[in-house]
Amino acid sequence: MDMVTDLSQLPQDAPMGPGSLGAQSTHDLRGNYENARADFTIDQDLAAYTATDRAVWRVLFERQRELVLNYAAPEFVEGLHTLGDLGEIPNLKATSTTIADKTGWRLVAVPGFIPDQVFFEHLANRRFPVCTWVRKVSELDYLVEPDLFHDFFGHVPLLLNRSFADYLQLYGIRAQEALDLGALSRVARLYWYMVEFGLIETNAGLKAYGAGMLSSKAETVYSVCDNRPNRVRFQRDRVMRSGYLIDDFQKTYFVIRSFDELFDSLNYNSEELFDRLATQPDLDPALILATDELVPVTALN
Ligand code: HBI
Ligand code: FE
Repeated sequence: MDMVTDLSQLPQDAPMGPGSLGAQSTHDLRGNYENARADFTIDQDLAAYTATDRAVWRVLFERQRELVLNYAAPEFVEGLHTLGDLGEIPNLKATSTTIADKTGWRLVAVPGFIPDQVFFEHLANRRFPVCTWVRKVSELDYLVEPDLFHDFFGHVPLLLNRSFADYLQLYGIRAQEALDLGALSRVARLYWYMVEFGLIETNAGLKAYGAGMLSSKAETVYSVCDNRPNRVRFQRDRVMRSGYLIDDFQKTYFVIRSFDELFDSLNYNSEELFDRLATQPDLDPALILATDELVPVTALN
C-alpha cells in the first residue's frame, strides 16, 4: 500500500480547533461500548482500521517522533525507541508482552473513556486502558476525547520506565481511596497535571513528559518553550488544589526533578490529606502563589 503523506488526498471534514487535548469531555462518547466486557475492555480489531486511519496514524507519528527528540524527557524517548517502529497502527496485545517483561504493565483495549473507578482499578493492577479508535483528519491538532494515538504514543512509552510505572500503579491505588472518600477532583488534578501535562527538569533543560503534551504537536513546543504559561515547582497539595482547562493550552505547568518525586508524593494518608485540603480554597489555573517556586524557561539547545 503506497503511503499517504499529504493529507489533502484524504476526505476532509470539519476545521481544526486549538492545539490541545480536552480529556474530560461530557459530550456523548464516540467509541462502540456494545461489546465491552464488565471491566470495559474490548478486543482490538486490527482489520477494522481504514486506509484513512492508517494514514492519520502515520502522519501523527512521523510528526511527533521528530518533535519528541528535542522536547521530550529522555526516559520518554528511550521508551519510544524500545517500542520500535510505530509507523503502523500498533497491535496492543503484541506490545503488551514487551512492556510486561520490563515493568509488569499490560495494555487493555477499551472503546474510549471508561468510568473513573474502572479506570483506577485497571491502573492499580498495572493494566493501562488504550482506546482503539483513531481520530479524524480534522482532529489532527485538536481532540476532545483521547484516541489511540493519544493513549498509545502519549502514555505507553513511560510505562517502560520503572519509576514512572511504579508511580502510576500506586496512583491507581490512591485514586480508588480518593473515590471512596469523595475526593475524585483531587486525584483527577494530580493525573491531569502530572500524567497528562508534566514537565521534568533535565541537564539539557526543561523537557515534556506528559501524554497530553507529547501527543499534541503545538502543546509539545508551547509547554517547553513559550513564555506565557507559568512553570511552578511540583508540590502535591498545590496541584491537588489547582483547577485546570480542558479545551486550551494549560496556564500553569508543574515541574518535577525526577519520577521518583512523583512516587514519593503518593506517600500519604488519604483521609488526613483530604480533610486538610478541604479547609483550603481551590486555585485558579493561572494563579501564582507567593509560596510558588517559579521555574524559568530554558533555551533549547
Ligand atoms: N478512561 N479510557 C480512559 N482514559 C482515561 O484517561 C480516563 C478514563 N476514565 C477516567 C479518567 N481517565 C479519569 O478518572 C482520570 O483522568 C483522572
Ligand atoms: Fe491521557
